[in-house]
Amino acid sequence: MITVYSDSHLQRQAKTELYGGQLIPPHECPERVGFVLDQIRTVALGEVVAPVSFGMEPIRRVHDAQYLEFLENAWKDWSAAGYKGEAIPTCWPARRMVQKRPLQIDGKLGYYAASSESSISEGTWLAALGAVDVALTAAQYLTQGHRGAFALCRPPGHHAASDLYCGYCFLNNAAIAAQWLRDFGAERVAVLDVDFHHGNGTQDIFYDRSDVMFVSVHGDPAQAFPHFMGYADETGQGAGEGYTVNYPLPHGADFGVWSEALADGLTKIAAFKPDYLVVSLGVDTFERDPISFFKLASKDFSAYGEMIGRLGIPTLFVLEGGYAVAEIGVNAVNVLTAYEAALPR
Ligand code: 5XA
Ligand code: ZN
Repeated sequence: MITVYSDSHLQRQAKTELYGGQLIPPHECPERVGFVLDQIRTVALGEVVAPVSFGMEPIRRVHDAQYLEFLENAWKDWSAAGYKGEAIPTCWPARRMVQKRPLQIDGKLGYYAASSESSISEGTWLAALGAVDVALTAAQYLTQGHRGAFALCRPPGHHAASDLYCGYCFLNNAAIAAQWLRDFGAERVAVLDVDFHHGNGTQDIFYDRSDVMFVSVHGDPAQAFPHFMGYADETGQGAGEGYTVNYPLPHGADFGVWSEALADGLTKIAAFKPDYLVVSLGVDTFERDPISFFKLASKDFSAYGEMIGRLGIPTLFVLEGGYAVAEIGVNAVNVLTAYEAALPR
């Protein structure tokens, strides 16, 4: 399988994450992709190629123009305000408050952030743009006849909505790729989110659409981030009714429970008959992930890669979360190798 990768992610070098009341080095760190790259080379998964630039247009198809302007200037505006640390929101438009876009950077941060662990640092915007090009270049390989492609990118994207950043995500790489595939001529695209955390951003972007199905298996929001989205009764709206499918699972869910939900989701995806499948590939479902609570072992990643491969749908895998850094490579690459091996001839 071809992998698309760029060093541009190194521009995202945030030093702080607000976690448990402390400012700690972020779980979402540059070393993560290094481990994946090493494992790709160890198992000789296939060629690793650089992305090409797609410009802003595919991003504008998914994200709000004022949000993009905010993200591009956030670090500059924050620094100009004289602050010494990284940009972290401290005030939000909560229930019964006015939802007007403020003029000053502190207000803008609260207006556009859905959570506060995702400190904005100097190179965040450029790294986020680079991640989109990685995802789009990998998507383009599918349109050229590849049956699978892997976008090895960071920062991740699945929590980012049209005009919200959240959970280490700024631009929604998977959603931008799915929309690009539609614009390129695909009639239907499915997004399968196997990250431990619900992909609230992707769900929100496609919630009223019947051309992009969203299926997610994740920690029950009553117990897990992002806390306010991902319940089973969120099924889409308007024309999108029935095209969002959520499987919230409890604390301690093992592969038996998890794979039953996945199998049900894959049946729904197969019935939808998508031209392409985009997998938001978070491997924080791993039993030793430091911020999650599922119990998948490394071999389980191979088992579910095989389940996805048996569908025989051209599939773009986009890296999302996974913070057991030393094992992230083995777990992600187990999915990819098993996927390829299981593809119908
Ligand atoms: O998939 N999302 C993540 O892994 C980020 C979770 C951030 C929790 N504060
Ligand atoms: Zn996650």
